Amino acid sequence: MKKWLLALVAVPALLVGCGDKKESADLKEPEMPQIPEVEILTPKEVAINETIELAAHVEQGGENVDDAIVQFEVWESGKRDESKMMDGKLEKDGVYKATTTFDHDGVYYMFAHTTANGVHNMPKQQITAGKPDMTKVLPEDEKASNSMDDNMMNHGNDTSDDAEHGDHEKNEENHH
Ligand SMILES: [Cu+2]
Repeated sequence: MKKWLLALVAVPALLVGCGDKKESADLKEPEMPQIPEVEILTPKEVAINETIELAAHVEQGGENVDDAIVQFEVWESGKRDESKMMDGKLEKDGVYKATTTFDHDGVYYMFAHTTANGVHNMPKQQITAGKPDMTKVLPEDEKASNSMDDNMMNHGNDTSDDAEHGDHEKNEENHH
């Protein structure tokens, strides 16, 4: 405010430009960001002992989001408590990637935990690695994997996350 006043006194010619800027910034603020649309690009069937790309495309209001926070969580069916978190790195055009390797045949799941402009969405996908013996695959504990309490423990990096995660379940349900 002091600087603005100084400019007003010292450089009156800049006053118009300065005022314009402030007005447009104020106009943008009340817009509510939309729920990000997150499309998982990782194939549903992959090979074992190979580098596998975990990838997701993030869009919001029809536009690529290049400053989202994307975390890929991967776990073997029924073993959510042993899940691995990986930070997605922006490649370009709203596509985020990380790599992992599946060292044995199995049914796996992944979440793409995504926060774009403060709004969270987290699609889930099943990934079959190799040729698992389906009679030996542990059933996925849907209750555990959908528990938002668990999620918060896993990726509550900052306090603002908590509020966002309250919306998780709702968002997910709306999505399907
Ligand atoms: Cu999440």
